Amino acid sequence: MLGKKKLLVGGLSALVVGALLAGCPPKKELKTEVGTAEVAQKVYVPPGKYDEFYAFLSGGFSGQVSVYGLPSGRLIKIIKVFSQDPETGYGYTPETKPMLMTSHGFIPWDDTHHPELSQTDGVPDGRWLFINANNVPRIARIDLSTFETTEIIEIPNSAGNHASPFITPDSKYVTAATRFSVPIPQKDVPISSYAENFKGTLSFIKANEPGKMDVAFQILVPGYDYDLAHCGKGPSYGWCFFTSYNTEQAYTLLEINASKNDKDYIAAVNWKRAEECIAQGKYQEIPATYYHNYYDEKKHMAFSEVKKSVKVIIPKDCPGVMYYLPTPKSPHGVDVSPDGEYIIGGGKLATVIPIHSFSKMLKAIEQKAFEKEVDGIPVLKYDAVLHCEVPKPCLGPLHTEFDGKGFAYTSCFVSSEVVKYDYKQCKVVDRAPTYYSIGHLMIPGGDSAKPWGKYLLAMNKITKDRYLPTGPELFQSAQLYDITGEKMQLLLDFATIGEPHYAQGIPADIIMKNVKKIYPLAENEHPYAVKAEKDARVERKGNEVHVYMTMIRSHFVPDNIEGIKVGDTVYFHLTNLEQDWDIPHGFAVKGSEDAEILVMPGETKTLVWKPKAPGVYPFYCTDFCSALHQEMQGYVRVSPAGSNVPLKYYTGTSTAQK
Ligand code: RUQ
Ligand code: CUA
Repeated sequence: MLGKKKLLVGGLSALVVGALLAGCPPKKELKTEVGTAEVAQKVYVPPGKYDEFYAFLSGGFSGQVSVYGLPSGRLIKIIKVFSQDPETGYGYTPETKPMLMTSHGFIPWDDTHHPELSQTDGVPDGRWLFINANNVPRIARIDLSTFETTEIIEIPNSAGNHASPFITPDSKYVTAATRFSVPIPQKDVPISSYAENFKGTLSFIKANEPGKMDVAFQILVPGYDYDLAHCGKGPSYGWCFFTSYNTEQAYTLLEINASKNDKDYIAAVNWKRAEECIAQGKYQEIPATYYHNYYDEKKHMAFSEVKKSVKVIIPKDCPGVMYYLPTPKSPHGVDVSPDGEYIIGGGKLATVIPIHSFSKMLKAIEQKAFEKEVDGIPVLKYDAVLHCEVPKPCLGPLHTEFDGKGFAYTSCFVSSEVVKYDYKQCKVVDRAPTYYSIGHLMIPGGDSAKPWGKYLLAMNKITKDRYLPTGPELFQSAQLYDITGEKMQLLLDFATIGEPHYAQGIPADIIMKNVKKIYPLAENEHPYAVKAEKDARVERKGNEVHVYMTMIRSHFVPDNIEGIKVGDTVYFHLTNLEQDWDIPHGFAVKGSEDAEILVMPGETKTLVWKPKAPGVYPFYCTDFCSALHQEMQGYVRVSPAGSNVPLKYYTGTSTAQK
């Protein structure tokens, strides 16, 4: 962004500068006419022509989502979700702080894993992207018209929200499940009482109404580790599948103790049946405190509400709500074929890839082909539900995506490769190395009913020997493969932000047509917004000073403020009056402990400042917004506590006014 704007300055004619000094904001055309055209032509690639897909990658421990174009691999955006963002003030401003409120207080960080696009009829529709917070269990909704996080719900009775947020084909629910079993409700017990006291929960979160996310119900399950999920579609609509490991119920040295059983389980949950049980009152209402935070786009402000209870289904009170499918061995991913019939488990320690059949599962349930029961949950016979085992696939299979042409692609962490196979015939047809240690992989739409099977993105954990060394810390990386032919072909590598776990991809035009360019100033309902320079003002209320400030190329109103005192809390409420795309203004004041803020056209944001010593403090615009960006500045005079310097503010009056 800066580069483009710098070029604009270099090429400005005296005429343009004259116009700017006279106070006319530069017209949009200047951007392309002045200075940039020649340079730009050489490197310019028309948007949406070269990049056919948006790819949304989780940021892992960065807590954010990064957006890339595909096939270019160019990073085009970081979406701030669970981590504070000093570039824009997200999570610092009073408007956005409520987004990060939880029952544990204000949490400015998390570990994101699995982005999931909203779907209509099983196909990604580009309305929203959901993503989980693993550490303090939460799910966020990102609005893909603004690429902003607009809602976050906390998941109660959960610890390690990993099997999340996988979506039903109609976007009715997203899933959440405990990776770590814990006492539910929480209590102080010896860790060695694991088998008796520790439980898991599988949660279904209402997702199809913006601003109304809610925990519809939870299912209380045996104390295993629940790892990943995917929901059924087509014939298997109404079901979701969750992997589990540690059916050994180990609570120490899981590396050995949770790897003993030959098979663990995939839990098949009939959420339609769960809805019936809820309607019939077959649940317990359990007290639980959790936050629901949502962003009001017109008020430009987030709000929190605290919820106090949750509906919990006990499987033995709701027969038919779930079954266990034995699955070798400590399975990680579970993925459902586009036609909804095949359920593939990524058994980390298995030497085969097991594929279950949904229709066989229904038959096994009907014929009661049960091996045993655990806490009222029937365990189906492995042979009764198995479609096949893909022989000799690879080492350490984790995740599977589909190309819509009858092939599945599984990532194999230990042997660092992607293996392609015909999942009906159970035959490996191709394999491609990855550099190195692939975790997730993604084909745009590859977990939906209609994959766009052109590219495959491998997300790798280890990159040494592949890039220039950067000290002990090396980044993670993604690799793009062309999968249109019989053999996969590696096209390129690119670096990622944080650790990308899962990703989602979608054709660019589905998103592009809905993208907003500005916030209409006329619709701005922020209580501290000012919509014209004449309304800009400063008001004192005891020790609080509220500055109603406007920004437009290339000045603030007011830009001189006096009468602030040590001990005051100053609220700079900034409204960007621009109504042009790509003209944010920033604001920073010396000594500010929070981030600076970036205010988008038509938006209002607040920076809170507590000056600590008398003096005169500069403030300035942090975004290179015009040729006279460097002139976009001002001063605040701070007097000692108890001084009687009167409150005064102005812009553009003569230097003689003192
Ligand atoms: S999990 S690869 Cu959340 Cu596989 Cu990361
Ligand atoms: Cu406004 Cu720089």
